[in-house]
Formats: sequence, structure tokens, C-alpha cells
Amino acid sequence: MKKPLRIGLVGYGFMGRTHSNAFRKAGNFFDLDYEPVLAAVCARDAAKAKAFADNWGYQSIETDWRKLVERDDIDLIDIASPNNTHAEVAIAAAKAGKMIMCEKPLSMDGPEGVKMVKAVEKAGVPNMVWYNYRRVPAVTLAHQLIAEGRLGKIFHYRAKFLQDWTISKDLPQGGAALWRLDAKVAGSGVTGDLLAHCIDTALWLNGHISSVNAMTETFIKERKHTLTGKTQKVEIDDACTFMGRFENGSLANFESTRYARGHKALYTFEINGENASIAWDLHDLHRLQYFDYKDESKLRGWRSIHVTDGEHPYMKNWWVPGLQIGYEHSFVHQFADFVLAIGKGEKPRPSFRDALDTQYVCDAVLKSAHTNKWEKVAKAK
Ligand code: SOE
Repeated sequence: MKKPLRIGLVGYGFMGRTHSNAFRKAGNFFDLDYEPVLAAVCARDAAKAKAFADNWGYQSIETDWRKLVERDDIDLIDIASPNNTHAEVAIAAAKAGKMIMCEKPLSMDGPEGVKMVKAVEKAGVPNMVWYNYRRVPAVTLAHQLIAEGRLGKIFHYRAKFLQDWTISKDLPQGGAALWRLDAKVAGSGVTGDLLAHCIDTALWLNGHISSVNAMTETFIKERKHTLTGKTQKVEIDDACTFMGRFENGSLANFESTRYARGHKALYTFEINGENASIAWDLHDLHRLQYFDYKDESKLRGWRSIHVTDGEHPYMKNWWVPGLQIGYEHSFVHQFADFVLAIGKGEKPRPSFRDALDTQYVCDAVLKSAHTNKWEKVAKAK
């Protein structure tokens, strides 16, 4: 019989759903040493928590996360509540000796992230941050190709995350559905919400970013607050562009906005090396574009690799070659990897400390946008 892994989820929004789906599916597709048990979901509104629990199969509900964290029948606390709650819940969960999975970004800023890293490392509890795009098979394949040295020296890393859902000036800020527009809850705008994904992938694929030079813009200066109805200053960044230098000598070029009309979640990156280049696009997430200069010159061109074969990352656990998977599977993979890592006594990645590095880049980007100067990026490792 497998050991149960009893999960207590905090938050029941979009991310609560992606995580719950992963908890339910991972054991069906991956050979795990533990049996995930959806033990409890916690939300302030009991009726909403109950409806969520019934839909996803959670055995119980809590309305106070402190009670959830104190429960003896919970092994893992999963944090899927808004960004300003991550630190408090994670630090209490670490003190209670729980394993912790936390939605991205790790924290509101670097200094808060440091406290979280200290708490989990002092407690010695397994910890991970849900930077799920690392686990899209095509992105994992990109990591493998780079680790094999196929690109040679890397010159350029370019990434974008474009959306268009906040263009209307009538959209309010704050509240359960729109907390991402409220700086007091989200910490920042597109930098922490979208660029954080691009940065996490970049640090994983291409190493440390040592300095940045950024600009941000807030196109709509005032919005009504959903909860108070009062018109208030918008304090988040609606758009952010930055250039930077990686420690390995390559140049970074990043852009994110919620004002790119026509784009819903266009996360793309392209990496150019001495011998080969790689490109990926979330809207076509099962493909990896690859150009190899070693190819015979008359046949040389960009290949579009359909990442669905048995030897591609994660794919042997799914259907048969040629049949693709999607967005939700990246969360299934991440949870499966977490459970596999703890089963082997290994450290799940990205850990809180890994995610602190992303936080430090975000902090330097926001600082640079403010000072109009190049800023150095601190290092967590
Ligand atoms: C914002 O719209 C958002 O949902 C982010 O919060 C997620 O992290 C990203 O993966 C998709 O876009």
C-alpha cells in the first residue's frame, strides 16, 4: 500500500483548480510512492469552500488557514491564494513541519522571500514554487538540448509574455477576481505576474541574470476599487520591458504587457547560440522550433519538433506518439516531480530558494524602472 500524502489547499481560484486537477491526475499517469489525498480546502467563505470541495473531491473544508496548518492529518500545504498571503501561510506551515507548495511568484518582494526561504530551510521541509512552464514537455526538451551543449555559446535570450485583458478603463481593480490589479495584494503588475514566468524559465535555461535596465508603464492611472467602489490610483505596472546581461555573457531582452490587443497569453522565448537556436510559443506549446547550423546547408532550416514522442520529456506517461497534451499537464508534471523527488529524498525544484532568484530579478527590474539606471541583481544561491 502506498503512503498517503494528505494535502491541504489554501485558495480556490484559477490556480486552486489547476493544482487540484494535478493532485487528482498525477497518480494515474505517474508511478508515485505516495497516494495524494485531497484532505481539505480552505477559503474564508464556507459555502464557496464546500462547493469547491464537492466539485474536486476534497474530504473537508476549513475557513481559517491557521487551523488547516495546525491539523495533524495534513502533510502538505498548497498555497494558491493571492500573493500577499504566501509568506504568512508558508512561514506558519514550515513551523508546523508541513511540506509546502506555493503558487508563483514566491513573495511580494525579495526581502519577504528571504524570510520564507529561511523558514523552510530551518524547518527542513520539502518546498517548491509552481513555475509550471518548466514542465511543458517542449520547454523541458529545450532545457535538455541546452544542457547537452547543442547550442554552444549562447548570445541572446529573448522572451515575451503578452496579454490584453486590462485594456478597458472601466475594469475595476481589486477583489477576488481582480486582485492581480491591486498592488497591495499582488506586489506588482506584469513584472511579478507574467515576467516572473519568463525569468524563471530563463534562469533555468541560461543561468543567472546579473544586471538589468527596465522601463514600466501604467497606462490607466485610476480605477474604481471593486470592494470600496472608490476611484483609486493604479499602482501596478501594466507593461514592463527590460534588457539585461546574463552571467554567461549573453544578452537578455524581455517584454510583458496586458495591453497587447489580440494576445491572450502569448508567452514566447527564443534563444540564439553559436551552433543552434531554439524558439517556443505557449500558443503552440507542444512544438519546439529548432535550427541547427550543423545540418547540411541545402537542407538547413528551422525544424518544428512535435514534442509528443515516447523519448520526449514526460510523454511516455501519456497517450501514444503524435497525440499532444496541454496547459494543465504542466501542473500534473510539476506535482508528479515533487512527489517523485520526496520519494527519493531529493530536493524538489524550483525550490523557494530558486524562486527567490526570480524575485531578485523582479525587484531589480522594478527598481531600475524607478531609478532609470542599470541595477545589479542579487543572488540567492
Ligand atoms: C494572469 O492572467 C495569469 O493567469 C498568470 O497569473 C498565470 O501565472 C499565467 O500562467 C497565465 O496568466
